[in-house]
Amino acid sequence: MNFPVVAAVSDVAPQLTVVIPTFNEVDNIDPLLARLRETLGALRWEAIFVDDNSPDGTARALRDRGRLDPRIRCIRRVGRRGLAGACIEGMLAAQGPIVAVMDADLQHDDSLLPRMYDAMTEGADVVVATRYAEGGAAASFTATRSMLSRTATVATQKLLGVTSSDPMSGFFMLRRELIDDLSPRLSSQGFKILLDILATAPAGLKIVEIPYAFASRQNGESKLDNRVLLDFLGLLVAKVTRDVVPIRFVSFAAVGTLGLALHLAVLRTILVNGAHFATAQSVATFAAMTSNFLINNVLTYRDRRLRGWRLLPGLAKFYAICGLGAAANIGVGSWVFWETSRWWVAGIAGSLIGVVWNYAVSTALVWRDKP
Ligand SMILES: Nc1nc2c(ncn2[C@@H]2O[C@H](COP(=O)(O)OP(=O)(O)OP(=O)(O)O)[C@@H](O)[C@H]2O)c(=O)[nH]1
Ligand SMILES: [Mg+2]
Repeated sequence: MNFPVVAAVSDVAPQLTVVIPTFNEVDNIDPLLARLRETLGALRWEAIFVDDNSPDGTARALRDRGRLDPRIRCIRRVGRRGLAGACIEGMLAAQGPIVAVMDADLQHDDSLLPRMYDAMTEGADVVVATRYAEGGAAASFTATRSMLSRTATVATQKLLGVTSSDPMSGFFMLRRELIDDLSPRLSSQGFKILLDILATAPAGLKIVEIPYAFASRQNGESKLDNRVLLDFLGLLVAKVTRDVVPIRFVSFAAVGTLGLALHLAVLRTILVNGAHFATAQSVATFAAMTSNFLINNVLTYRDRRLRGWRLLPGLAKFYAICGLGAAANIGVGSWVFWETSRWWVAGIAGSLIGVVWNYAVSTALVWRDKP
């Protein structure tokens, strides 16, 4: 049977979709929905929550609310974590031609939504609710967070040519079509989806900014941690290199550097206790590979983290991959040394090949998307 394609937008379709990523936000749902109902009263809207299987029952609570009000839907993702990926999935599921993204924890001033929507209907491609333009504020930030956030903002403006005053904002609105076009090139890893969108979109986007004061979290706990910084650096490097260097690579290389330091420390400790070099080197190699595997598992690949019995085959594969990586390192290094007679060029070339091999093959075989 052929179903007719619905060409026209009916007068019951939503005009605006609000995408709200959630992880353990059950206590914020009702206050947020009450605010949305009040603020968006005149518009036809829908709210799509994207929940990463929160243990506190956020998804169940949302399903209950959705039974009473079909404008409320929840996408429940199982076995995956990540703010950016959640936002992308929510935006792609939107029925409305205009999509807003906002946090669930009441830090984003929902009363801005109608003004943001008006700016979109007046021709903006993206509307950013900004903390860093005249009239905006982020008073709840600690001094360190404020400094990091502002430094990161300036870095993206200078390095990526992003013009927004607050490309790290989690509160913005855009056309659904823009996401349809960009989604294959966006990264599902990380916390900074707006930055990825602005850095990936073609030049000439019409961006409108509306200042607001970032409030304090009302209920529940922050999910922001130090890993966000690594993700940010990865995104920055990926965009500066036009996606030649993948986002995870920065974290993988940083863990590798840490592994090298551990290797040298273990090697020295064993050598000073009188062991043979070969024995000390073997123990140090295994210690570094094991620690690299465990740290990458919780840091670089945390959204694909191996747990329980899966750790063992993962570790075995990682040993094998690193072994071949070392062989590639030595082979390429020797060849470059033969060609150039410069020990340091050969050393760098060999190490680069080794780390790229380890990264690429580990991503494909150890932490692949669907293990
Ligand atoms: N689906 C999903 N949502 C997430 C994830 N991490 C955070 N969130 C949601 O994304 C929003 C922003 O996270 P927050 O922890 O509030 O981050 P923040 O606002 O930058 O930090 P605070 O100021 O400390 O609250 C909240 O609605 C979270 O519930 C995740 O891994 N998956
Ligand atoms: Mg928050």
